[in-house]
Amino acid sequence: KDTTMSKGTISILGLGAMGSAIAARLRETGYTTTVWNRTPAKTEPHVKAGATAAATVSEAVQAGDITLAVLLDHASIHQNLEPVAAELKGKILVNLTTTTPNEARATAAWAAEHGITYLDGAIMAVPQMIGRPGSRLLYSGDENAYAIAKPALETLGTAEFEGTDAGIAELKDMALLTAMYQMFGGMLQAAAMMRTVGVPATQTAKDVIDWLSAVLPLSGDFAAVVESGRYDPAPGQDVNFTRPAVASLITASREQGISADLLEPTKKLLDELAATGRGTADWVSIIEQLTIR
Ligand code: FVH
Repeated sequence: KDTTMSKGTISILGLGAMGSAIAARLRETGYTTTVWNRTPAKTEPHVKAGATAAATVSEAVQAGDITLAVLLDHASIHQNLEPVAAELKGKILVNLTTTTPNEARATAAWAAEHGITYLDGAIMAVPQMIGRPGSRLLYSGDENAYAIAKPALETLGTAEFEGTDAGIAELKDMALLTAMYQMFGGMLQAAAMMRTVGVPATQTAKDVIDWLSAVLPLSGDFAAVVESGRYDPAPGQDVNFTRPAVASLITASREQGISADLLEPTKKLLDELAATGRGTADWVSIIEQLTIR
């Protein structure tokens, strides 16, 4: 526990599960904290632990050298911060609320219009992980604000600055979450298939972990093919091989009475490649089909 004081005052807007964990961690590491929450009762445990409660957003942002906003969504950010733009002028606002990349860019533009120094943050952690190993937070926007806020931000987890485009941290967050949901969707598909013959999901989960751990490093090889842009002839498995393989997975699912809805999109992309004469191209060229034209 770091008890060094005089680290400055940080205001935290929003004391939901995440805002509370962040406020607690900052306090534990020696920061003076001012907290505000729409429902004031949630400030009570924080005040007991040494924080100051602000009665209004305006009071909170005036108290802090840095304001961390941990609200629900983009709308709640603007609803609460637009009325206090003048009080935030010249100060650092770090928005840790999950938004889309374009919403982050819109908030950055709004902040710039009002002379507010803006840093957007994306939290790759659940509240229990804050300040613990594995917690990772991505930031983008004003680089100087990042440099100033970094010592405080690093108490929350590994801090990574992604660039000056305020939307990049959210984009990376959403790209990684996309990969995660697709992967877990695959695990659930496998569990649904194996459950039809009495294999419990817990067993299939173990098998999936072993299998995915073995094949996941291939991501680097696939990425190298994508970066080279040389798909044909295929450095790996081509569309002519992969397309019937995925079709078999769909058939196998259906034979067991399991929907193939999660698999169909991949088959559709492979079908498009085959239909446009790219059967001998590497199957990873489906990435080129993903761009909406
Ligand atoms: N919890 C998690 O695991 C994830 C991890 C990744 C990042 N997310 C994002 O973090 C933001 C906050 O999430 P949270 O877990 O703290 O969410 P809640 O516990 O639901 O708390 C929401 C807080 O927002 C306040 N709030 C909601 N609407 C408004 C509004 N219109 N005006 C003012 N405040 C508002 C709410 O206040 P109250 O209900 O207590 O009065 C809470 O303080 C979020 O973007 C996640 O996506 C968390």
